[in-house]
Amino acid sequence: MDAIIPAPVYVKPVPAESFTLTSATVVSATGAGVPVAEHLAAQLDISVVEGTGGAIALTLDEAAVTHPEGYRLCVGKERVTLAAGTPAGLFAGVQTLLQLHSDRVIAGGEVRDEPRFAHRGAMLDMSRHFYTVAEVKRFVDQLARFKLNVLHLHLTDDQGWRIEIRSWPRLATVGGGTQVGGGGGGYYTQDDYRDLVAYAAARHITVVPEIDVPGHTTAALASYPELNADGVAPAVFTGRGDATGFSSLATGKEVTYRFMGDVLREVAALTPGEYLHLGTDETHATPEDERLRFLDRVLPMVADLGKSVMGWHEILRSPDPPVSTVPQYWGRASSDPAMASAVARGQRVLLSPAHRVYLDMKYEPGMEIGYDWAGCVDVADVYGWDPGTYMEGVPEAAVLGIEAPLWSETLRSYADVEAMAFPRLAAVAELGWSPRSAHDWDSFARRLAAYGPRWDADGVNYHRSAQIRWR
Ligand code: IFG
Repeated sequence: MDAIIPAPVYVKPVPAESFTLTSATVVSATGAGVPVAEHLAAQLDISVVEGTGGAIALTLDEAAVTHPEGYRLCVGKERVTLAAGTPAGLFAGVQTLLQLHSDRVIAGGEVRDEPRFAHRGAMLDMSRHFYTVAEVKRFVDQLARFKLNVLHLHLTDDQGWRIEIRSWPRLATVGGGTQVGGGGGGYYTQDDYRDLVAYAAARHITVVPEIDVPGHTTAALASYPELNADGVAPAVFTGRGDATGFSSLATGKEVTYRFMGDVLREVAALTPGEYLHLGTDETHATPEDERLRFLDRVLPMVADLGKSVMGWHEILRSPDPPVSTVPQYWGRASSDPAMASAVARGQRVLLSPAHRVYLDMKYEPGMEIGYDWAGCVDVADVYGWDPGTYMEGVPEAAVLGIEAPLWSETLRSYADVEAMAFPRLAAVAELGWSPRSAHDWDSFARRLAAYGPRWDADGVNYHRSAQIRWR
């Protein structure tokens, strides 16, 4: 019971009370708990019964916990009970239960748990390199194991537009036709995308789609000549390196706003979650006054669709954004006046300091893949900070959560995605979920070493960081 990642709020191991699964073991649940029971049953290869009589019993009971994602797990020799106020809480408890299970034995004892931050996310850059629905589902499975609950998909950039927009079909068919290095490419039809969103939702993971504008737009500009200021479409960009921030939508042309309205309407219709991410990073090719006018017209479009806006922290340079707008900080400073004043006016923020959670940074010098413009970032660097106190003028209550971006310029395959994401995402998960009182590097490093065999069993190509004594 002492190897759970992320560390729970309260754990009382009782080894003598371990539960042994037999062929007769069933898991029971009622109502909205049944899909969670089915997820657990599939993982343990047992069956589900409706009701309350299973040797493993999942119960929805608001009185059991105080946090919407909280749960209480009791493992005894005869019975395992898991109670939560919501299916998300039950699902979190199931992830803990699965980590207590090995070889048909569930370690005995009690766990009471709830998350510290609401948003515990990972971002996957689908644009620089495209990943199939099957690969993203594998990624989602691994996020769920660590109670991460947001998947931010970077769907558009200079190198690729990855989602079908029915009113502008060439965005996907032309804009999605290649990727970094040329060749490859691909895109999600709206049915593919709905399938992904539903798969993530069944694992209590919310998808945040990013349509990066007005910069990082070569794939869109290559798809429609009229989107370009001079009416001439460039080729889709297949380069990488420090070549970012060179493109811009024609923010002075009316057609750009029809384009934005159509795109945002179709993406919002595919998004059950609260947020659409508008990027707004590195708009070096957009005149500042035009950029402000662009945001002034586009932010209300998102509100009119009933959604809230997320954006890289440059979005704070916009005229009076709605208080619901969440800036995602990707800098390396521990103070930023714009962030502090956003918090002062009531906005919450998302923290992604590049030198702590940019998972496209090399673990150590000399690696074939990854960048190092924010320095090398090994597991201890990801673990070694506190989102609750990281930024001046940003108290814990203003921190919606943390998110680890994985940019894919240098990632040649999905195996590279797993090598950069794991084990560092386990550290992100602990920072996002566990109480600060449970923060302890030696404990985490020991638990991570103990977790390694589970990644081996799942066939995950995790990086054997030199900082961890892998088994
Ligand atoms: N910064 C760019 C990304 C990507 C990254 C690679 C942001 C918000 C460098 N923008 O990070 O598109 O190129 O490390």
